[in-house]
Amino acid sequence: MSAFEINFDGIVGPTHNYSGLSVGNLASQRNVRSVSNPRAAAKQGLLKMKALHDLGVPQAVLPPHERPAVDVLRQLGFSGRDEYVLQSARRHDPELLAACSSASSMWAANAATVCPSADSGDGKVHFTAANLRSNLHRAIEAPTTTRVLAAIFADSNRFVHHAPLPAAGPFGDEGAANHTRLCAEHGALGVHLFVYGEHSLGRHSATTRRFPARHTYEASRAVARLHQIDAARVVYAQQLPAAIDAGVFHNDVIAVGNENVFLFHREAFLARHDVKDELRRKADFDLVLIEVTEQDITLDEAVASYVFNSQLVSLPTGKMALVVPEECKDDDRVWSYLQGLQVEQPAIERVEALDVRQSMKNGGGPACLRLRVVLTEEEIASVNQAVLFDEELFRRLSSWVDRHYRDRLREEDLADPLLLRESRAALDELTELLNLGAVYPFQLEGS
Ligand code: SUG
Repeated sequence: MSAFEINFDGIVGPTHNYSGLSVGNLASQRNVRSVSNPRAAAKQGLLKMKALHDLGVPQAVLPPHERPAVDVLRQLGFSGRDEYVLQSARRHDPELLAACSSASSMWAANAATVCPSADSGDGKVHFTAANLRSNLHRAIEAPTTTRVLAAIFADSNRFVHHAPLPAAGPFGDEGAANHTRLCAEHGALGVHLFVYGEHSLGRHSATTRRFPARHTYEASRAVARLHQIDAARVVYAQQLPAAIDAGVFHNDVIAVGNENVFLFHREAFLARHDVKDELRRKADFDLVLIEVTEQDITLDEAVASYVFNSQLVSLPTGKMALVVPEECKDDDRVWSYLQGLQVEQPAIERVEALDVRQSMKNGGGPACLRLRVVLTEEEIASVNQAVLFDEELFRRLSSWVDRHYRDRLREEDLADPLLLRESRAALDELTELLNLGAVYPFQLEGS
């Protein structure tokens, strides 16, 4: 069966800001309290989508979430009119207000894990929204993500939506950022590589010293079970704890795969030889493993440049492109490695560098900004068509951003009642534009 991989990019929300919320994410920590530019951030995201679309890569969008999340602040005991909720949160617990104001849903690679119909036991596409339980600002994404995915993939004959895993210790789930599907071509049977940071129950495993491991083995196992993936086609791999301690908070910061090609750093996995052997054994296709050594690019260079947080995508030519963050050009060794890669790897036809600097300053590169969904033609036809990206949607979203987004946001702006009003007006218009129905707390009955 032929199938296509569609990149669903998270649209950057109107409250995009730098609050230093993610421990272990070096960029987030470094840029805390910088002044952000939500308009530029959203435009950079849209231009990335346009660039992929122009390369002939299918593209779609996911809407941002409602922020500040007044509903969460209420759940935590703030009360009164919305304006008052924001102002008292700012006065009494500014960190809580910041966590409830992050535009972090833009990093759609963490929205969910997806299994294509070719690989699931019941022949349907499976989605499990990630619980993102490691960070409050991310954990509060799960309910809206669940509603949004259900609104876009609504046909229950083709799509199955699982509830997020219990947001408890053993089940830290960060979604597709820690999952890579390898295959001969998108429509063929795949091999699923689930990467986790630590074991939580029973088995003792190596642990990090400096930064938290966000994703657990138990969560990966549960998602593989829910998605009914044949165990003979699943590989579990633990991240090297030292890599997490060097700033690799998700595996997509240190590895990227597409179809039969897997590019990864030597320091990505704890038991790299076993992982390679198992991948080779379970793949019944010509698997190309490209292992990047410390001599090529050091772990620190990889984290600083985000070279692995790139999108490896199939082009209509039958070859692939590697879409990297522009920061890779700033590092001579990284850039020259990428030039060499194009020459040495016949599968990779071109390297494109794109500017997503606003997102990068929070540790989100091109790969973080998208959720990959492999769909057959019939499945694509049953998706909400309004989210599929084309020139017209690009034009409409660009104008929507121009009309609703600020070009400057600082911490003290998060309690501004006007920002809440502007954001809700923007999202209300967007739900119309994307034909989503009511997905936000402020649109739902009784809120
Ligand atoms: O979860 N940054 C995100 C970046 C997510 C990147 N995603 C992938 N690697 N797939 C995170 O750490 C920072 C927000 C702040 O500090 O304001 C943040 O949440």
